[in-house]
Amino acid sequence: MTATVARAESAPTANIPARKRWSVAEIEALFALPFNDLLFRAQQVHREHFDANAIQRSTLLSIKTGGCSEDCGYCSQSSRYDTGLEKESLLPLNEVLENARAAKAKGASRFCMGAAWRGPKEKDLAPVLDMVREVKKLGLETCVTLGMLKDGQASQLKDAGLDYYNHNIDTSPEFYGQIITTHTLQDRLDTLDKVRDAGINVCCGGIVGLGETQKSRAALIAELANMSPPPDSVPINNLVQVEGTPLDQAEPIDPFDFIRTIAAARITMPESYVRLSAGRQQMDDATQALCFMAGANSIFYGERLLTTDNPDADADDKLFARLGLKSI
Ligand code: SAM
Ligand code: DTB
Ligand code: SF4
Repeated sequence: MTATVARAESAPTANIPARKRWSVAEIEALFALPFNDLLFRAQQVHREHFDANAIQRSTLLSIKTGGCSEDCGYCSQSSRYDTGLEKESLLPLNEVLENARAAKAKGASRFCMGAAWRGPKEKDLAPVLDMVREVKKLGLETCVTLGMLKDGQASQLKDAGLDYYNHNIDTSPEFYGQIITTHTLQDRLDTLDKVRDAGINVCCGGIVGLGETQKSRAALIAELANMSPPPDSVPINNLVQVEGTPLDQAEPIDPFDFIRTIAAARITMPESYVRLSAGRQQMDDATQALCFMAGANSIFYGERLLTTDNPDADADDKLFARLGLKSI
């Protein structure tokens, strides 16, 4: 009897058309479009799904800085590279809440707490759960990025009131092993499954400017877009070069190719928030405006990312005013 009811309830899903799978070649074909045509298409998709003039703002805080065991070639916080960064212990709750209150007062809608861990140990997780509970009580959406999760940790985070978990796949499957060797892309996908299964929104994107090819960028976007479902939030980071890391001297991406990457993310993930993430401090206003035109509708807001600088909130407020952008 129960089985019959279950079948009847699940029947309508059979009528929902399967989501399109994107091939790498199709995304390369988007990149090959004339720039104006690509942006026009991205704007059309953007306007079908979102208010084209509204941007979501998240403020970041590094709650545990440096000393990470992993070897991600772009990262200031890996213990394998001498970047001059002091290893710190987990911030106390009151300091986190002070920062969260300030972020809310400035107008952020979400507060993202990042820890330089391969993943949290059980003793690490308990204080983070308190942070999530207390930040949530301030009326902010909560996000954490803590590395790989073990079984059961995602549901503890969910129970504490976590709205988003950030865990990037960073680069294409083919390029992954040249950037990171201490964990695999599959490890990351496993954590993303745990996050989704626990009912937490997925924030997952990548970095460009690592010296990757256009094909590799297309493969990164395909990997994200073909997730089932695609991430709710897709941060696209432009490498912030950090002295002492292996990628300090990587060939920077042409700004137009960065904008093309944003446009491809928008077209292939029409319902996701696409976040113009790290790298805005090094970007001029016109490039940022074109990213918004290409469909970016979220930013990190506030003068610090995790360990590097971001435009200060007043500068962003002025940019928003000049572009007629409002906040979500
Ligand atoms: N340890 C956790 C992890 O790896 O998921 C959380 C923190 S980690 C710093 C979060 C993300 O920030 C990375 O996955 C990467 O995409 C981005 N990131 C790190 N260093 C960066 C840099 N120098 N420039 C741009 N993005 C960077
Ligand atoms: C994401 O995709 N970018 C943010 C956030 N998620 C955690 C981190 C950017 C870090 C940039 C380098 C730094 O400040 O250390
Ligand atoms: Fe550690 Fe995350 Fe940095 Fe990799 S990106 S070294 S996992 S903090």
